[in-house]
Amino acid sequence: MTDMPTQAGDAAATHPRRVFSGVQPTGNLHLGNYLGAVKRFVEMQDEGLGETLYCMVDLHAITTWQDPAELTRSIRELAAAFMACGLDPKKSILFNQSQVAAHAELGWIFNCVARVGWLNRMTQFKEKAGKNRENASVGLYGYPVLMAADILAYQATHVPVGEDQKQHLELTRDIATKFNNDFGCPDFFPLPEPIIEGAATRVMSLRDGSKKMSKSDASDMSRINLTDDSDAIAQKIRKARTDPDPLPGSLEGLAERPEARNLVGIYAALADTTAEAVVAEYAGAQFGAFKPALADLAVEKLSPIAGRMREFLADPAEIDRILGDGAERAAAIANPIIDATYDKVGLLRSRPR
Ligand code: AQP
Repeated sequence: MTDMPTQAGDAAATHPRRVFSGVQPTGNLHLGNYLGAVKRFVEMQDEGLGETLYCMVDLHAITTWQDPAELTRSIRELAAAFMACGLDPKKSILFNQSQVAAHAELGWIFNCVARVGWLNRMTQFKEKAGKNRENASVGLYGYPVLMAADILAYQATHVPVGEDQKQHLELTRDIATKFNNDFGCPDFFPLPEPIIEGAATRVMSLRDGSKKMSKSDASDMSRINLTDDSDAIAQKIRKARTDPDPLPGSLEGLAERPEARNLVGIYAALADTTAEAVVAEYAGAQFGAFKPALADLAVEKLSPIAGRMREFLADPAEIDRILGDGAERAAAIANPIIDATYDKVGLLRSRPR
């Protein structure tokens, strides 16, 4: 057994392309989740280059206290948001994590593969646990291990995520490498590629350019929720913190201006263009002119999503049916991989599911 991961060559080349990603059902999706992750999920689904699996990671959600009734509602809301953003249950497998036992089964095995020292380096745990670390749940500490199991239960090769998940993806690759080494099966688990692409891989708070936009920020003015109406979107953009200078003529001019850079990145991602192109178009413009243009664009792109979400939410039984069907299809992929994993570890396979 080795204690340190030895990164082998990229095993993704040895596995068929399969895309996996997840979002926590912990409240409304915001613009950061959309531009950093879900928009890319839809693009990867529509590229049609391989299977795409998108998961509501409710087991991750309960690493911090969730009101049970609220959690159930949030799972359905997230499923509705996924579909309203363009995920199609006929093209992708949409499902809820706790309904597929493979995640928890592989999660435990990986708890026994990952090293405490690796987890101690995870910055998200430090941020989320804050000063009250001793009182954080064991689940919150082990979150990145379960995330590795989410991905590797499907031998997924590509994982679209926001920039904040980069370190967790590195840990996933370390766990895959160590498992493959420890059990003498060099290419069993692939080393998945993080897909961190687009003009807004790290959307920042509208109130503080040094903090990422987040569901758990106490200020609702810090984020744009996908359920916000046109007035709320326009008001939040109008009140977004900025500096007094006009927009510069090149990207270098944004280097020391985090709030301005954030709004330019949001505009670029919503318009499907680059930050360079936005800066070229608005060079010299004051925020008094840029913010209304951004608000119009955000309303144009986001309000149809909110409308579609309401339509999906009107039929919760249909959402449950879609999630049940997704869970069956996900389990059909994961179960043989878990069986093979049990074999490699020396556990007995025949067990009720
Ligand atoms: N601000 C962001 N910019 C770009 N991408 C982001 N993501 C989250 N925030 C941003 C990406 O969204 C996906 C799903 O995130 P999640 O809900 O699973 O977890 P999270 O990162 O914990 O989301 P929040 O909003 O920050 O929730 P709280 O406040 O509860 O911690 C991931 O791919 C993530 O990178």
